[in-house]
Amino acid sequence: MKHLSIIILSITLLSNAHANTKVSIYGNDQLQFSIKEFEVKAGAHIELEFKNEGKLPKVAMGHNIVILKEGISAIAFGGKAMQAGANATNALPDSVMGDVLAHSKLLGPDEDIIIRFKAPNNPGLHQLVCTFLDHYAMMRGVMVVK
Ligand SMILES: [Cu+2]
Repeated sequence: MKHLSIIILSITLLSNAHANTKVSIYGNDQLQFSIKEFEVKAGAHIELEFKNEGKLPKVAMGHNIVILKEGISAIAFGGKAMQAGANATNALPDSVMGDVLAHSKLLGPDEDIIIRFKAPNNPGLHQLVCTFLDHYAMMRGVMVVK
């Protein structure tokens, strides 16, 4: 019996060591992210669920979530993506990917996705944004790395 509890204890420790930080963020037809700010630990493995909980068609009201590298402004980046040719089917042109830490694909109504990425090893602020057309004017937030 003692042996069994040691096995159970080590399984618990092992699973904690590999635990991901889970975050859920929704976008809606009112151009809002459900969360505007969240915190993660430096170097943590992040599992981010993103859902478009709207009802409008994807070509009119698609959403993505784009987490930017430190120091990149979400507003400036949104404008840059549009100038780079972002449109309703390709919201995130390849030419702007150098500013991106992690991102989801563009989602239509009731679609969701989980993206996994590693938080940077250094504390800092990472702005996040939806790059569907002009949504960057409204749909922005911050990931705080502590
Ligand atoms: Cu959007």
